Amino acid sequence: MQPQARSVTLIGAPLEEGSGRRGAAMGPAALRIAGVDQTLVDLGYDVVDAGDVHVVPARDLPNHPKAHNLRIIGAFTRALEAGVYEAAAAGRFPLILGGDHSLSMGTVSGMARYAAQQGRPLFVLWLDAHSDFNTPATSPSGNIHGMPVAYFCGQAELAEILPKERPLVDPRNVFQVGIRSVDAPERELIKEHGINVFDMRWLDEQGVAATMRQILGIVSDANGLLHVSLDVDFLDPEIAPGVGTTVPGGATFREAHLIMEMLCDSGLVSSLDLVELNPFLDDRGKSARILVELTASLFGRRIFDRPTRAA
Ligand code: Z70
Ligand code: MN
Ligand code: MN
Ligand code: MN
Repeated sequence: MQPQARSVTLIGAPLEEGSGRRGAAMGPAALRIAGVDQTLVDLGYDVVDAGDVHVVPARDLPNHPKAHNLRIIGAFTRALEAGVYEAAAAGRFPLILGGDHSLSMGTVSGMARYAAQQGRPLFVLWLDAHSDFNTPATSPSGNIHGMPVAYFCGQAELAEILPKERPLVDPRNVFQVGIRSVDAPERELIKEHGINVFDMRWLDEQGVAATMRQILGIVSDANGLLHVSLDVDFLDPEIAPGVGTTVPGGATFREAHLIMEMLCDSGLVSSLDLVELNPFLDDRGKSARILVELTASLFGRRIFDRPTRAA
């Protein structure tokens, strides 16, 4: 099986203000140079590149002392929520080229609106070294890219960016894989809200295949939609150095590919974020290229078809 939609809308989100450093705004350009568009065309998809989102800071939002750059991030959140929703409602697969991880406040919220309208639950697969479940009160940095999961689960109060009645994601529908850097108060919030965390120790002991079978079984049984959010730092810094916050002990090339192949086979994936690529820190395009390769696997590139096995 393939991801459900045969047509893909690329949406560039040159956002770096959530990360506390510069460079991630160049991410969409690097992913285009690495050939994300042509890769999907070669796999038989109808691809429309909607270009980059451009916004001005939202002046109705406050300058929040513990959530830096809220006005620009809020404006991106609104634009991405609308753009992702519209693409999904048109039967297309939204593929977001980031940009730092704060962009997922918008993309996941847009998919949550679409899923609610379809009467289906939204699940989120968060492939990341970090849980990104801080709130302004718990954040050690004030950087909003450490808060998006708490935001779309309704736990991070960040003024009224989206309407109060926006659909939220049930924290029990969030699966975090590859986690190896969590702040102490953030850990308490994660436990309290029932986020499903498959940390690096879990992956080492159980392996990615069993983990993915478990997750995909739950999504499939619930007839859910699955949004995938891939942070470059999910990967080991040896293979993907182009990211602001490298954390040792990340996923290998083979583990990441297997996850993408199993996601493809499930046919459950509705939407994808590629985030935190910082081309300024990359090594000759290496990280951009691996993201495009992983995307190809998610969209059906494979070495051989799987042998069909009897029951
Ligand atoms: C830390 C914080 C983070 C990504 C770093 C780091 C969060 N927990 N997220 N890089 N993608 O500041 O909240
Ligand atoms: Mn950072
Ligand atoms: Mn992240
Ligand atoms: Mn991260």
